[in-house]
Amino acid sequence: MSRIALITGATSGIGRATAEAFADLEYQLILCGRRQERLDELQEQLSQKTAVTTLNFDVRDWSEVNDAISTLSEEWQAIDILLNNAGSARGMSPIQEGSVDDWDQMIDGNVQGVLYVSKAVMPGMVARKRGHIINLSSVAGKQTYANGAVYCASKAAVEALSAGMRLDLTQHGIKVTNIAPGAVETEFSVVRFSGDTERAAKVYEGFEPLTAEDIADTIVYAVTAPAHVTIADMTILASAQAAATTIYRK
Ligand code: 8X3
Repeated sequence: MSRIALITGATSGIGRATAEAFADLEYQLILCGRRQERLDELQEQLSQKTAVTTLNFDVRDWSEVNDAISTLSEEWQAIDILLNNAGSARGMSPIQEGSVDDWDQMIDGNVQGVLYVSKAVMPGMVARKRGHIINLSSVAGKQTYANGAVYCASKAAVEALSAGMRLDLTQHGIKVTNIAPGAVETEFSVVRFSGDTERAAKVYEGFEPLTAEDIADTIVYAVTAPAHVTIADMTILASAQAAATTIYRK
């Protein structure tokens, strides 16, 4: 069955891996991000398998989000799957030393971003009486850890939004899946540590972390489940990881 999927943060990490997996399923793709060259490059690659369009906007800006999504043709606006993947962690420090700019980036990107893009897509899903929203949370949304209060708070908000969306949208035939990954090696830690690749590499030292493709597999599992099955919530940890910050390293 051909479906239309909109992916935020599509140009890297879990977003990109899921775009590739969806292309293999021949889902039509709306790839969203802020780096146009990367969007163009991915569009060119995946167009060999499926129809692909791109949208360049910042999830933190409601008018940008709304304007971009309203430029889609009527056919492309019939979105079946929304993957709210865009988001980031910024910094890691005791809360009393946290940077307001980092806080704004996390709260605006991880929380408003999910809200704004969903706001632009949900009414159409309700009108069509079908749809599937997948929100990228984190194990950090379930377990608060030291030096990560604001990131953990932003992901706890995503957990609450997933549950709230499910309560409000189930009656309209819309599924909501919350995905909570543990340690996945992507650009995540490089961004968190402002480009400090050495510090980022240490996060994944001494054990085999998850890959973006591992998480894409779980998303494919959720979207290909039979119509009567909702995968409501999945936590995926690296095998050496017992909890958010309990990792057995060699
Ligand atoms: C990413 C997982 O444990 O680094 O959200 O916060 S963690």
